[in-house]
Amino acid sequence: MSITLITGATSGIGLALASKLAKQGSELILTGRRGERLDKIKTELSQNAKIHTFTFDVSSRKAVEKFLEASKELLPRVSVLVNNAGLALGADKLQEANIDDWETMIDTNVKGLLYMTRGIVPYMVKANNGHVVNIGSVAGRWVYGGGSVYSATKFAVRAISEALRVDLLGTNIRVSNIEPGMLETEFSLVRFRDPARAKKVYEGVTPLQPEDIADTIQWVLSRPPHVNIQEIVIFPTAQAAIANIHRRTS
Ligand code: NDP
Ligand code: 8X3
Repeated sequence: MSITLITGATSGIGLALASKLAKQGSELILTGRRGERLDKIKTELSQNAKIHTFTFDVSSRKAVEKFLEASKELLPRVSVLVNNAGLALGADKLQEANIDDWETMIDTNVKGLLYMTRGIVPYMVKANNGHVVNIGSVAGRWVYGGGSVYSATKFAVRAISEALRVDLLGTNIRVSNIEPGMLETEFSLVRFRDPARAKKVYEGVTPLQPEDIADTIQWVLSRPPHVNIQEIVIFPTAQAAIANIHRRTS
């Protein structure tokens, strides 16, 4: 049986997708840094599906290498890699922003995604079968004030997705880049480290929910083998462009 590997499955999009696929009986490898959450999720989802969990930080090359070694019996069966683990930190102007935050975003969103892809895709090439789904962002297509480095990481995700398609041309491996707009998860809490500020992001708006993106990914995965959905931009109806948001006043 083939396996779907989802990075960042402890909350948000990753968890919603894991729950959806587990209900259908898919075998899953779920990863994240918060081991206790992974244990709990494993217990919950194991009712219907075989779940493997691995606790590690995708931004650490050594940790990814350790994971690849520890899971090497499973990896030949991985047919779907969802590179979802990622984050934004801060929303300050570039000239005022925290450089440590930049390092973390670049190391996680770009280098972490690359380490995982480099580790898993060779197995897919060997099997001549597979699908890499990268979670980009509307911030990978358009910029906004205070989002320069986060945007840069998601522009990189788009570049990597497109270039990987070229590198894999002639194989049966597909690559898709999913680019959500405003989406209510732990993302803003992580970004602002302040629950009140995080809540404000979604004030007066009906944002996307992680299940909306999980539905989309499931649709992308279920296209026939000759169809590669390259890229999907998904905004909530109340967001017409990255910084053009309609907020209800009452
Ligand atoms: P959440 O914060 O809810 O989920 C992020 C997930 O990534 C968590 O499971 C977290 O797990 C994991 N993660 C973060 N850093 C690392 C790391 N270094 N190593 C391993 N796992 C990590 O946010 P979302 O579900 O919203 O985010 C998922 C993806 O969607 C991200 O790539 C984000 O950039 C993208 N996105 C989000 C949007 C939004 O508005 N929410 C819009 C567009 C794209 P743990 O903390 O346990 O490690
Ligand atoms: C998250 C969307 O607009 O907060 O990727 O950057 S945004």
